[in-house]
Amino acid sequence: MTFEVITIFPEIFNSYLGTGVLRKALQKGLIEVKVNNLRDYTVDKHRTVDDYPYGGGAGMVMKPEPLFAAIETLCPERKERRVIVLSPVGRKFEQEMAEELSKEPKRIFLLCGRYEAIDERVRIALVDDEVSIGDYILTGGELPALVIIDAVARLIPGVLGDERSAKEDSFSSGILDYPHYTRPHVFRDMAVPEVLLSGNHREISRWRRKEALRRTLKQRPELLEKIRLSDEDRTLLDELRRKLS
Ligand code: 4FV
Repeated sequence: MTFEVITIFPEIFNSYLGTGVLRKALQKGLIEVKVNNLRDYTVDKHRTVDDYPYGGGAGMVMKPEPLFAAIETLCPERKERRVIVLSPVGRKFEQEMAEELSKEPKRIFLLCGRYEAIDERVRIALVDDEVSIGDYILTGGELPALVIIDAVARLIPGVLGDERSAKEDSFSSGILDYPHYTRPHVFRDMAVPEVLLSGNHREISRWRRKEALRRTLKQRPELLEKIRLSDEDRTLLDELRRKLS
């Protein structure tokens, strides 16, 4: 799994990729992240990457030449690369796309925009996917790129200490995660639910499924429309809805 980041602020990536799970994954070679400085693909002495917008208006636009030069130099073979531009008008990034990208054999280029926008000809001739991490405007595409790298990397076998955790967390199961507890048994008069101390794994998993459904019913009911519910789920949901009514 290789990410090729294109940015004018490569230093942003050092600390985040140099920490924790991602640092170990890079050291173990489970993922590869190459951070490329777009200015290295400019030809003028001012290493210019932006210019005024045709038709006037506020802000600057990222020039096409450096972006084409960067991608065509780093990966001339179109079939070996998948170019993703991070932008607010893109397809919403969700766990499903993270799982899809975690199986991507091609080198994944992450174009980090800055300024007002990127010249449209980049989108027309170079970009395969346009991805947004949310309906808000950021100052740059670097954080979205890190979000994608993080969400995808943790799905790569061997990156997380215990494979189960990637399979069990929110959204991988299509619903929200169940409540988690650790020691102490009682904290500020709040005790850990007895069932979790029972050692009865059938009861524990039934409790966890019920609590995950309770939280989803309360906070993200629309998710319940998207998943296939087991008979047990329907029984648990009926119990929960009866209590709510
Ligand atoms: C963004 C988002 C985002 C827009 C102009 C960078 C900024 C600036 N990217 N999801 N939301 N990008 O706000 O992906 O160039």
